Amino acid sequence: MASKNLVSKEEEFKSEFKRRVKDEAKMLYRKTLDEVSDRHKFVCVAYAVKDIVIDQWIATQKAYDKADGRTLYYLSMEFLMGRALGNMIINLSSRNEIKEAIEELGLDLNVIEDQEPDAALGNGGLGRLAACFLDSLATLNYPAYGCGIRYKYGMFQQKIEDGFQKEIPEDWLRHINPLEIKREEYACEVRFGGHVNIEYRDGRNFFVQEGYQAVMAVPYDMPIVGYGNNVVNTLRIWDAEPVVHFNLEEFDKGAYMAAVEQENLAKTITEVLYPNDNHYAGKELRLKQQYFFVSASLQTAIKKYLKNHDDIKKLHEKVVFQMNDTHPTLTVAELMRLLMDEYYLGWDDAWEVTTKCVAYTNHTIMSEALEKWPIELFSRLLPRCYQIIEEINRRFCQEIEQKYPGNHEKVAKMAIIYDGQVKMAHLAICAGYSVNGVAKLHTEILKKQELKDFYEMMPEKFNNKTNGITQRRFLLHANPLLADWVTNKVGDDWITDLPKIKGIEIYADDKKAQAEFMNIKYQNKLRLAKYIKQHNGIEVDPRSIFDVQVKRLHEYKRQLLNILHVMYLYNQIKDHPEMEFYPRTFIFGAKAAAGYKIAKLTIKLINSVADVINNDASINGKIKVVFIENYRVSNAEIIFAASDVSEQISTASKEASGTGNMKFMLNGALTLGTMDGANVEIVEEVGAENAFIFGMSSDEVISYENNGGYDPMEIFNSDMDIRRVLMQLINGFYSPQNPELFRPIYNSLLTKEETGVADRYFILKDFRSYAEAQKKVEEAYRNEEGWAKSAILNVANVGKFTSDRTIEEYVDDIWHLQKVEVKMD
Ligand code: NTF
Repeated sequence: MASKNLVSKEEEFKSEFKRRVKDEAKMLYRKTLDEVSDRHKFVCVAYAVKDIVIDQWIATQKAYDKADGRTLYYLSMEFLMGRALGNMIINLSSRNEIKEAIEELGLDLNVIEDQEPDAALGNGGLGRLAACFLDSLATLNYPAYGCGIRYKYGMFQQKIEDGFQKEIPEDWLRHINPLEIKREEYACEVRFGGHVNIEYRDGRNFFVQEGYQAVMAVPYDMPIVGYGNNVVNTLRIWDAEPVVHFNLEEFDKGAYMAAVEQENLAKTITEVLYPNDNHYAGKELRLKQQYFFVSASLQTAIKKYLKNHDDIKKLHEKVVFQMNDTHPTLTVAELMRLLMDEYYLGWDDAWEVTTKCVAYTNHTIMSEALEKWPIELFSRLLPRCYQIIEEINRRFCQEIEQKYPGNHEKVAKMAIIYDGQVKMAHLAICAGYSVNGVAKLHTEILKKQELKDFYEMMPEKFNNKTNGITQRRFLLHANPLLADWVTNKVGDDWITDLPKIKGIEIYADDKKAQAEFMNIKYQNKLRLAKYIKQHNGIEVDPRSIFDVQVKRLHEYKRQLLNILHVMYLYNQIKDHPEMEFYPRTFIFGAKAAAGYKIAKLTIKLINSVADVINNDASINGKIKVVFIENYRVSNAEIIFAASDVSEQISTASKEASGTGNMKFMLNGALTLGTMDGANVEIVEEVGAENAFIFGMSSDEVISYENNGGYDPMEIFNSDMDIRRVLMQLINGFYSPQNPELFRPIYNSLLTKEETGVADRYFILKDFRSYAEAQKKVEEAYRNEEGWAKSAILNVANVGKFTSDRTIEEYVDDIWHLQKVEVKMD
């Protein structure tokens, strides 16, 4: 009887869902479902799914209000969400019924999912980490908001034309976005510029900003569905709209121009994501964006708190702001301003609250990524915040003085304002109650090198939180074949408890399991080969080794090392056609920042090398080189699943953590990498015998750097193979029409012309060691059983790298949140 009830309940759910989808087609498009386009079908299905989500969303917010625990506000300029629909469906408890209903409607879920544009509101690792964190927070029942910017144009679309990158604006909102809700009721004003007046009343000074320009910040909420727990959290992203409250009579007084300026400000502020990864451009508009979303997020967080509490001095008991890198560091000044100017706390009380509410994550040691703003620009744009930072700085310098009397060098090095600049990292560390790095090695480098002075003065603030990734998107959704295989072997606990995946370890030596595993990899390689054929027109051999480097293009990530090695291999094969060589497909995917010349030239080089090698019939397809256009979250899911070799070859010490490395591991690719970032911990988990490690250590790199670099000319002079490859950069071998084309790359390796340092990223220095490691990869792959074993062991030992673990560590050490259960009728 009970089971019959259950069945009929499921049937009821499905028919209700199907009815909804059809109704949407009717209401939105005046058509029947089979008459509308695929994209419209996506919209109809998305609305039907949203209908289920909304009930849980409401229930979640009610449960949170009732529990009255602490809420996390994860402040980030970037959330690289990718597509939402497919992920939402797999996370919902009713996933099976929804999938069946969609099938019964005669729709293909894959085709539907493909209609959704990626929400590309981020550059790379930092933004994708924020997205994984939101998934984990919801899955782990923690009250949390993501707070960010609703860029009209997200990360640009990359087109490859004649081998060169072209940037096309990514107009992701051109069509309706069914998965968001505009929340006009939470709109608030954000003010820029003008000057600060002091008014004396009631026995104290009040600071009022006058002559400012204002915009309305208007939030859009996107649901973040937890896995099977009824929790729906919120990603709140802010759009800017003009404040229209000028009256016509004042036009002649110049108010008209002011009004037009305000309108322009609103239009430009959320227009576009800055496409720089690990690089700070220092643009005024960027600072405006930062203040804009920080101020709006803080204003609403405080208002929400005061709805149910009356003592603003206890804000920290219910609220924590995590600053994702220094980009939202204005949180410190803006919170002080709101507490003092709007809620009338004195300095000491405001400081006490602020320093208990804010925490900071550092994501890079790359000096060109450090944010520092000229005080001229800063004080003009944010006069009151600047005043406050001056006072914070004055007090901080006093403290340094006290701790290190007479040590002026310390003050000079640690001050927040110095040399005419506001140093955002210094402000974040001074005010934050926690400072964390994103992998063990990275945190150690912060403590011993980059932030040494700060660590010495306040060691208690420093801690490590090794990054993680969500297995829900990057295995369950991205690789259903492997996900099912794992579930068949060890049950499905791994979906919310990744260390359980360790259970597959006992199959590492099992011949049958190895064959199944390798067959799944093969199926996924077929899927990627099909994608490559469709998008690149290149035929690749799914039996070849898929050797993959996908990530942002940056010199420190050393895509150049990879492609120079391909050039070297090609020379070898041409010289020794009889040489044994296991067929290899080198796959690249990378966007270069629009203004990053040498990075863009590296893309051209990869494509030029691909052209020559792929069209040389004499090598019998032993090497293929593929550059996948427009690498992004949605095609990444296909790529990881199909990879054999994971290239993680950054110059040691430069990659703070990396997270792609973890996604490859989760999908059974073997790491070929340096001892950098989280690679170190990956090797710790899986064992050095199941990875290919090469190159200098971070200590060696740092000690060379402290001594002004090394001399690449010695290598150029003594290593004929390397010299030959480098000469091919400038003799037209890969660019017959323009032999000078790649000269800047050649120069960057051998002269100080480009950056003041020759081969700043030690590419030639690590080349031989890399080539050796690559040889070992080939040998290992020839032994199919051995390879399968290593691949299975990679998956089995990936448990540590779930973002669920990372989030639990943040909760235990920094955020102190309480889990909230959400029950549905
Ligand atoms: C990036 N940092 C690092 O370069 C990656 O190694 C790391 O995995 C991610 O952060 C996430 O922690 C940045 O993008 C930034 F902004 F700090 F430069």
